[in-house]
Amino acid sequence: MNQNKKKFYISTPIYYPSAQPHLGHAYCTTLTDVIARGKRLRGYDVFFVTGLDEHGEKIQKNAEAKGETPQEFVDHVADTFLSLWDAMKISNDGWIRTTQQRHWKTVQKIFSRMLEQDDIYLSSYEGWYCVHEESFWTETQVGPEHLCPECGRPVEKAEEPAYFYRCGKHVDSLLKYYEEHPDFITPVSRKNEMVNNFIKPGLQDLCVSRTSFSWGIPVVEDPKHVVYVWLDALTNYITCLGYLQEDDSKFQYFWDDPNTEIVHVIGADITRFHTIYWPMFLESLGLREPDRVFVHGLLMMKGGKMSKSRGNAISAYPLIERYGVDAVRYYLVSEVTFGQNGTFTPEQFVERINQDLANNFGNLLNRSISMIDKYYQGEIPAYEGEVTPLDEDLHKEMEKTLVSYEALNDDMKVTEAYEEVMNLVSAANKYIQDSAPWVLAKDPSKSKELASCMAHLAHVIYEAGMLLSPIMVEKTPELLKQLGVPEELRTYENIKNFGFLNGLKVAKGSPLFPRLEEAKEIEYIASLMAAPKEKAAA
Ligand code: ME8
Repeated sequence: MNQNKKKFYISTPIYYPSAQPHLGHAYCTTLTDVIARGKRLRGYDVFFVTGLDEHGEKIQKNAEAKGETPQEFVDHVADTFLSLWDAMKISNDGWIRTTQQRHWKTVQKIFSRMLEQDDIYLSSYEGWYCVHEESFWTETQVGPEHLCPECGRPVEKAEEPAYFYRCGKHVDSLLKYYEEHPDFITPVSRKNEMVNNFIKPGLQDLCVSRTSFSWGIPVVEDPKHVVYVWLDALTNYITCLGYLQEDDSKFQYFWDDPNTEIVHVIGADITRFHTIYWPMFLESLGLREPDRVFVHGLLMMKGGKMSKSRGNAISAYPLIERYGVDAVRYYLVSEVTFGQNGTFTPEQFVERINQDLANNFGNLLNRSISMIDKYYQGEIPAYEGEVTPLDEDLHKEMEKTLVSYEALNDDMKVTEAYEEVMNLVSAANKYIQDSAPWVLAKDPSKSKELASCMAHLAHVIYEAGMLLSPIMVEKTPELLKQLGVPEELRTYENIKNFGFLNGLKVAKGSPLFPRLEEAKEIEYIASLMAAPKEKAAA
């Protein structure tokens, strides 16, 4: 921990381990990882956390169906999430599971404090109850026929004692916070939805305990109750830092510093919890609010949302195995604009790799390194300012890309940020076409122009490679090796240091992004999508 650095905290939602993770989970975690890596690249001190939301009736039932205890069940699924994060090269600093003792203890303390402050009170929960399933359902779940969505039997109105969180006293300060922090909920349409659909019609108090199932954190003051899921789940964002634990140094360093930028990345389905209840809980605890809740879009399949319960999810593994992790990461970042929905299709997957990576970036690298090899025996010629108007344009493009890359990333426009880098790569390919170094090479009076062209190409590859490194976790080191850059020179600052590559020796290697055979690969991916998958209980 370094007190002089700018600090950045970022989280994914904690996922329900109700079945195996799919590409939709990989999408959210990868985009968050790319942001975290991007900030580290730029010198920020980053804490990036992901984890699992392991309590609740659904997990208890899934475990029973498998003949396991809930703990055994979540332990197994947790391993599959960890393996996926490992395969996707996720660089999280924290890993939180709500069954961890550190989380339990803090949640119990938080509950007690809220009870003591009269933020929480005992009342009763009324809902539609299925005796057979021993479950409460909501009005929408039972439909007009009042049937249990699980077993189809008639349900009846029933009540159980429950604790509630008092929302009313926090509404004014919440609205004030929204007003004073226009970026708090991004995109802003989500804010209007929260205000108009939930806050203005009158916010109901939130149920924070249940007695009809036991898989949860017991309420110390009333142990037949377990803490109901959102108070348990949302607090993961601070328990992972050691809040109210013996060693809370990370909490103090990251959360408690008003200068730390705090961002939660979530899917639209859980916006209400993160933008209404979470700020209220934090206010109850006298803690600072996050700077931003970024609502991303969904990765869909042609048949609709990719989800465990629909059984239409595609796994990331066979894609990683066949195309490499960088291709999968690049596809996720580039194809599904962060903040919008996108549909996974084999055609687009293959096209992205071929167009952007093989044709555009791969081509720039191969052509440039071959030319440096051919014309200068592999030694990058000295960068001596801009010799031609084309050099000048490319130089400006390099500077402009860096500025907009940072601004777009800071604004969570991740897809657009990387699009800018790809535009720079396209500009560099065009620069080769326009400069025609093969013509310059034939004319000894143009040696200055040729040297400048090669020096510019080497630098543009360095810049693009560094800026893409939060996505290309495996290919960047290979690329920089081909460019001949020793590890100690691979810094972000050197992007602005034109000329630092002078005299380095390129080392031509195998193509980093080989072109895919379109028809064959589309067929292969389509066969993965058609394969039968495990279906989870909804
Ligand atoms: O809601 N495309 O967990 P969850 C993109 N435990 N992202 C997707 C996706 C898809 N098809 N499917 C899921 C929960 N996600 C709670 C969260 S947080 C304190 C508690 C991502 O397993 C998306 O980010 O249902 C969504 O919000 C999250 O997974 C929900 O995961």
